[in-house]
Amino acid sequence: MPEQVTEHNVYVGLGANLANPLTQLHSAVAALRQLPHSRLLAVSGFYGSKPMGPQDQPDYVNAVAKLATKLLPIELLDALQQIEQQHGRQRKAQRWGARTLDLDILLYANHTISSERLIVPHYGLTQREFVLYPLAEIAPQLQLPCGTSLQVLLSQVPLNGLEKLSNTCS
Ligand code: A4P
Ligand code: MG
Repeated sequence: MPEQVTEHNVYVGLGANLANPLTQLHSAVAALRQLPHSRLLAVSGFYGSKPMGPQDQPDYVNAVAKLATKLLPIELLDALQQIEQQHGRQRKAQRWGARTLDLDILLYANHTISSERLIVPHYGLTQREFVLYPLAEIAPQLQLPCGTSLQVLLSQVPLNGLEKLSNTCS
């Protein structure tokens, strides 16, 4: 990586519903702490959520982490996909199917990115209770690059059975 560089605040969504999801998320947080050129600033509590998409899969555990990173967006995506692989992630044809670990870049500073491999803000951010509520826990005053406030989004998205399970460090 070239000697630059500005540090950017990013938010990463974590999700798992296979192979002991709570353990997967704890382990993923430990891996995020080790990311190069990055500092883990905050992690929300862990939330139990009903599956979005096919219903014949286990409930999920979701959380959101805040990092300050000098990695470029695509470098961050590579690093996150590597962590997914280390957690036994298998990419299957079925959309929204069960997984051991999913790490999505929700926001990268105030950037809007639309490339073949990366769309930021993440396309599901504005509609998903299992993203918005954990995000609000660690960044209640957040605004999206388009100017919409997180609080407005929260007022439009019901909990849909979302349940706080724990604080991450307990
Ligand atoms: N990609 C593009 N933009 C991004 C981004 N901002 N962050 C590309 C991460 N990746 C991004 O992702 C497919 C491709 O998206 C990547 O190769 C990357 O280049 P993937 O992780 O391989 O596949 P996926 O996650 O199955 O696809 P998708 O459509 O992103 O799934 P979602 O939207 O993440 O949904 N229900 C509950 N309750 N909780 C969940 O966490 N998650 C899903 C998966 C379904 N239902 C759920 C949950
Ligand atoms: Mg994903």
